[in-house]
Amino acid sequence: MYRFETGGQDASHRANNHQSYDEERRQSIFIQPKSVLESLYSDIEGCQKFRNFYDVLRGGTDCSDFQPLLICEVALCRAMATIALKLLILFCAFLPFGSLLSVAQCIEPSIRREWRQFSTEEKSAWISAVKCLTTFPHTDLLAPSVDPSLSLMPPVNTSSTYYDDFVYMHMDLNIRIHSTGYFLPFHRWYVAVYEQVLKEKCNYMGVSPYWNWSIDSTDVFDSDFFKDSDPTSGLGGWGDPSKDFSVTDGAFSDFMVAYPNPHILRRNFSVQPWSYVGDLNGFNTYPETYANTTFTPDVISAMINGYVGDYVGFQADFEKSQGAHEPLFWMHHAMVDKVWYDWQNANPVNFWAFFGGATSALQNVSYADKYPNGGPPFLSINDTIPADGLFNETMIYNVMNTTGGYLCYVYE
Ligand SMILES: [Cu+2]
Repeated sequence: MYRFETGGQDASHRANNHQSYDEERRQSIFIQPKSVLESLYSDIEGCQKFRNFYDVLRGGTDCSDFQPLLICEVALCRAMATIALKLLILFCAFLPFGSLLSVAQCIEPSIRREWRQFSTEEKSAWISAVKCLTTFPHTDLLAPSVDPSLSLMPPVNTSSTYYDDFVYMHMDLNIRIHSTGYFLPFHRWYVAVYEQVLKEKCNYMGVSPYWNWSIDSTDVFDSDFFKDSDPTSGLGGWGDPSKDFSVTDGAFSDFMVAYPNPHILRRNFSVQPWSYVGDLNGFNTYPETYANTTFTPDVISAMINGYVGDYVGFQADFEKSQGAHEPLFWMHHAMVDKVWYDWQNANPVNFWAFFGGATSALQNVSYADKYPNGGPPFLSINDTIPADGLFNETMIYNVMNTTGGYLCYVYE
């Protein structure tokens, strides 16, 4: 079954329920970069040497005295007695950034484009690479981290494919990466890694497409997006109800997926997806919501230009559910990422704004209103995004900036 992964809870409803920790969020936004600096600093051997040197100059105080200097400008000013010292400290402070930049620089960011802007050849190349991933076998690197009683996942199917591993990992991590602070960073990283895998394993030369579903919101049923039945470049249409919603046209009409049992890709779209799945034990407060009214171009524009500095409110307006079997999932999440990217760039206060918890409302339904993007323990951008062993884990910090070097792309 496929349904839109995005949700559409009413923003004013959200706002009324979160004033209790608004102040905490506001404060956290500006604290994070300093803590990152601190951790970077402590990792650099050169700085350790400088600490010792500085200690000598100061007359032998211990290293802990230096730590506040880096993270507190007031102390920094007080302590830097000479210009020479200032220069040395400046040099030291830039070491961590220098080392990051030397690892990777983003000189020519790739430009992600909307699927309908792709040429027929580009569409075929992306689809071919996606299908190519299913020719690689399951990897034993995949190590589920969530208790099956919580993930509700069957055991890993060792006869499945590498593509299925990506699907499994996302579903296994469901309660860790949805309705938590990991939501936007995880999916940004997930899509970026997926693109990299397409390149490395399947020689894909293009960029990640995104699917701007807000274009289709006016008439989802009749959208041209689902009318390309070309066997190599078409995404195909909606599933056939008489065949258990299997996709019967386009390039994915023979696309086999493994979970929960092997089957041909199915698409069962509904404009009232939450009505279809029920109220999710109280988690879904608006089961009658029409999906095509939640993310119209006007709503997206309001999201991007609203929620200034309010990461939680922004994310809360976005989220629900899952469905990575579907190749459309990747371009859907690229679109979610694009909206985050646009919001980050709509106001400087938004760019590094981050706040969220590690405990999902999917685990604790009472959190749904109070902590829409996760309850305590709260995350910082130093925290590591989980990946179930499938690929290297990385800090949230590394994926906040899509042109920071660790990532290197923009949206058109
Ligand atoms: Cu997801």
